[in-house]
Amino acid sequence: MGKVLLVKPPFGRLLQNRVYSTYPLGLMLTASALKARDHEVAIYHDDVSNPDPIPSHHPDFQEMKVPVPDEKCLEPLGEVLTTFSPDVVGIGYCTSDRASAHTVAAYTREHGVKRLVAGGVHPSLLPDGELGVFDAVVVGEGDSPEAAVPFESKLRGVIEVSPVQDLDAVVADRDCVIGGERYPRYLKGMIQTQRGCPYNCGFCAAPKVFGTKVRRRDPGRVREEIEHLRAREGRIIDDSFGVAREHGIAVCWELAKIPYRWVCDVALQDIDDERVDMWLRGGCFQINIGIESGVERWQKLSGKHVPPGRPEEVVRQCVGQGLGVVLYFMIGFPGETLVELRSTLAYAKRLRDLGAKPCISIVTPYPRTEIWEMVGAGRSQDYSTYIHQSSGMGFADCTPEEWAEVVAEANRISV
Ligand code: B12
Ligand code: SF4
Repeated sequence: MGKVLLVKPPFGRLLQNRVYSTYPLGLMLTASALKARDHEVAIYHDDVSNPDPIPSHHPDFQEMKVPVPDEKCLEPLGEVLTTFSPDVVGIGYCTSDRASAHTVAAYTREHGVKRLVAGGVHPSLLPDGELGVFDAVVVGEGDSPEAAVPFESKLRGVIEVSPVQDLDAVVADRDCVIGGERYPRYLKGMIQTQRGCPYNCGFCAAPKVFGTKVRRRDPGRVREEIEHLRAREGRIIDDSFGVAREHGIAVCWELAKIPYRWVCDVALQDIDDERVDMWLRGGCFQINIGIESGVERWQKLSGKHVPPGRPEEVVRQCVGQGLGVVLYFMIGFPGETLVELRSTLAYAKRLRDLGAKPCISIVTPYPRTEIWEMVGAGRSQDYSTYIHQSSGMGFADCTPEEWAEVVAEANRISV
C-alpha cells in the first residue's frame, strides 16, 4: 500500500509561544486507521517535528494576527518530504491555521507531491472553499473506514464520511509523530472518552463536526489506554465530560484505579454532588466551565443556562473540596454594550475572588456557528484574526478606545 504523511501545520510557532500547545489526537487516530489498512504512515506536527525550539515569550494578545509560515519554518518539512517521499499528504486544520495549511499545501506540491487531502474541523465545516488547493476534502472523522478512500484512490472532490460508531475500534497511534518524544508529559496524557455534544452553543462548531448524539468509549478501555501510555497527568478532551451521566461516572470508577490526574471541560448543568465526588475520586484536579457572560442575553445566545447564583455555589463547593475551577467567559458579542462588557468583567472578578480562575476570550465567529450567521457568514476568507485572543475580533457596540480598555482589563483578570 501507499506512503502517507499526515501534517499538522505550523501554528503555535507562528504566534511565538506555546500557549496553544496541542497534541494531534485526530491525526493519530487517522494514522492508526490507515496503518490498519497497511499504509506506511508518519505524522509531521510542526510543534515537535520541527526541531527548532518555539520561543517562549508571550506576545501582546491585543495585537495578535496569525502570520503564514516562511521558507525557513518549512525547511524541516521539506527534509521529511524528501526522505519519506510520501505518495499522499493529508493536512488537518482548524479555521485559525487554515492559511498556514494552505501555505504548507503549496510547499508540498513544490516538493513534487501529487496528491493532497484536507481534513479536520475547518475542511469539514466549509469543504468547498478547500477544493482549489486540495485534490480531495474529507468531511468528518478520519478514523471512519470511509476516510481511507481518498488515500487509496484518485477520487477528487468532497468526500463525506459517516461518523464512527465503535470508538474503541481504532486506538490513536501515538508513536508515529516525527519528534514526538519532545511533547511535554501533560500533552502525552490527552485522551477522549466520548464524541458528540447534545448542546448547541451559539459560538461552537463541535456539534457541527461530531454531531449532537453522544458516542461513548468503553470506560475500561479508556483506563487501559492510559495505563499503556504510563501517563500520570493529562486532559480528557471530551466536549462536555459527564454529559452522559452514568458513562462519566463509570469512567471515573475506572480512573480511580490508576494514578492519573486530569483536567476536563464540563457543562454547568451537569454538575451535581455525586459527579463532583466522582471526579475527585477519579483523579480530576480541575474542571473548566463555560459561563460565557455575566449578562443573561449573551448567556442565552451562547446556549448556556446559568441560574442566578449557581456559578458562585459551584465555585464554593468545588474549591472547598479541592477541585480547581476555570471559568470561561467571552466578550464582544454582536451589539454588546459597554455596560454589559463591564458587567461581565466585574462578574468574572467576583468569581475569581471566590477562588475560580477566569479565562476571558474574545468572541470569534467560527464558520457555521450561530454567531457566524449573525455577523455575516462568509464575509471574508481572511481568518488571520480568528483566534479568541485577538482584539481584531469582537463585535461590541463601543468605541475603539473603550474596546481597548475592556480588552486590557480582560487580560488582567484572565489566568
Ligand atoms: C481540547 C481542545 C483544545 C485544546 C487542545 C486539544 C488538542 N488535541 O491538542 C486547546 C485548549 C489547546 C485548544 C486550543 C484551541 N482551540 Co480547541 N478544541 C478542543 C476540542 C474540545 C477537542 C479537540 C480534539 O482533540 N478533538 C478530538 C480529535 C479526535 O478531533 P480532531 O482533531 O478534530 O480530528 C478528527 C477529525 O477532525 C478528523 N481529522 C482531523 N485532522 C484530519 C486530517 C485528515 C487528512 C483527515 C482525513 C481527517 C482529519 O479526524 C479526526 C478523528 O475523527 C475541540 C472540539 C472538538 N470536539 O473537537 C475544540 C476546537 C477544535 N477548538 C477550537 C478552537 C477555536 C481553538 C483555538 C483556536 C482557540 C483559541 N485560543 O483561539 C485554539 C487553537 C489551537 C491550535 N493550535 O490549533 C474550535 C475550532 C473551530 C474552528 N472552526 O476552527 C473547536 C472545534 C471548538 C469550538 N469552539 O468550536 N483546543
Ligand atoms: S461549547 Fe461545549 S457544551 Fe457547548 S456545544 Fe460546544 S462542545 Fe457542546
